[in-house]
Amino acid sequence: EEPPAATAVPQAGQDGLMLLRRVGVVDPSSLDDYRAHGGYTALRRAFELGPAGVIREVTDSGLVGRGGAAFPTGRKWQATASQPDRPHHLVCNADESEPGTFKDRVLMEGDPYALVEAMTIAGYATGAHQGYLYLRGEYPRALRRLEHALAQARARGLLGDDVLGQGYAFDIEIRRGAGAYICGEETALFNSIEGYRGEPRSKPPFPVEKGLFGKPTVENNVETLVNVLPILTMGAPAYAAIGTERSTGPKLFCVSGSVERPGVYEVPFGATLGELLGLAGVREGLRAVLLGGAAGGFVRADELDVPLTFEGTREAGTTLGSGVVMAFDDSVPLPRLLLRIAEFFRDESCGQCVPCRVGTVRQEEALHRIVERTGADAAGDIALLREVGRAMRDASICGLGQTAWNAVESAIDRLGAYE
Ligand code: L3W
Ligand code: SF4
Repeated sequence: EEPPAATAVPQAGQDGLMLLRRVGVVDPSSLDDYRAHGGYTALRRAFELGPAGVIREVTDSGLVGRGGAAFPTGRKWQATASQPDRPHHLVCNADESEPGTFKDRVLMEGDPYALVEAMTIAGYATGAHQGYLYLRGEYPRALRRLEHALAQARARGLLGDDVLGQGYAFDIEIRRGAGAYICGEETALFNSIEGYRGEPRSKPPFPVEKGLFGKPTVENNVETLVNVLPILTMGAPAYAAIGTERSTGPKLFCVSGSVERPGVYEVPFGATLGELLGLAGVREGLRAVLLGGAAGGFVRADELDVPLTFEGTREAGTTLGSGVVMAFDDSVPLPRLLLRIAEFFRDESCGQCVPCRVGTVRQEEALHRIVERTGADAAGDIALLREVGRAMRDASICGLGQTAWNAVESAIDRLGAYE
């Protein structure tokens, strides 16, 4: 039996939480408990506002996507809502697979009704009557809890032909992934749902215009959707006052590695990395922190004042990504860590385009040679890594290939990984 979600939430039950407020507090199987803790007030508010009013609130809140790319959610919703082509679809990307990421799992296991309510609001705002929840296949507990939540919501008129008696029809179907990281890429995910190989499509056209089954589609990450609940209950201005001007609201971080209390933490955007690590308790000998996961970059132990915002991490030469914060102390052999990351990308490349299919293999080979000849001159292989990395970044079709060299590059340039 897997550990319950609450064990991964050291802040559970604390005052002031917005996204994690019910996690570890409510009974995730109980719709009544969810309602007793504020559940379904946001959907009622949505019906008062009407679809255009909901989109206005989401736009004014400044909410941007939490899957890593930080695209403005209101713009995405508006772009889909205004498409004349029908039907519109809503997809929740719950294929959480970035190494070191587990925030969406905690939300889905600990507060499943919140996602069901948020998807209903997103569908209502954008004119969709069918939602798809694409769930990582390795999340059986989340699957059970979500299936139960969907059944309860249907039985109580919160999904179905006439949601809350408001004349709006909406339902949600869960589709399970089969273990491929690439299916978290939004268009590979469409292909997977449609029964094709999980290979990314070229963009444009963007999903807002031609997405699932070729129809206008909104695709959002779990955490992005769950943010819509406090936006509607507290109002856009109050929400936008949290965080910084360009990164508004609260953010979940998945803190792991060399810390005393690993888990999911909620802090407002703009908190520094040092403050976040302070909550988790840093262990002696911290050397570096990997931000943004395998597709992200390292910061050194003397750079912990970097603000945790999309713009702040970009300026610091790394990325916030989907909220991965992996702490490494000086007992971790960096070359082996980098080799492990390279193996991951080689394994997960879908093979559709040459720069990534071949580049991820060449990258792994070069890193392997460096590890095997420990202490010997690695300069030739590092030059090769830079060349291959540039080709992958410039010429790959999707984010996997474009970012497959990020962590290795930052380890070489910022940590002196092979010196
Ligand atoms: C309409 C336009 N829509 C862009 C939409 C686009 C997509 C979103 C972002 O993710 C991130 C990377 C890593 N009209 C539009 C438009 N859109 N222009 O905006 O698009 P894009 O292409 O910038 O990024 P992306 O390919 O969706 C790349 C992160 O993903 N990553 C790993 C993520 C892992 C997780 C997880 O495990 N939970 O999220 C790996 O690369 O941070 O920033 O919807 O359609 N003109
Ligand atoms: Fe597939 Fe890699 Fe090309 Fe993306 S970059 S389409 S994962 S081969």
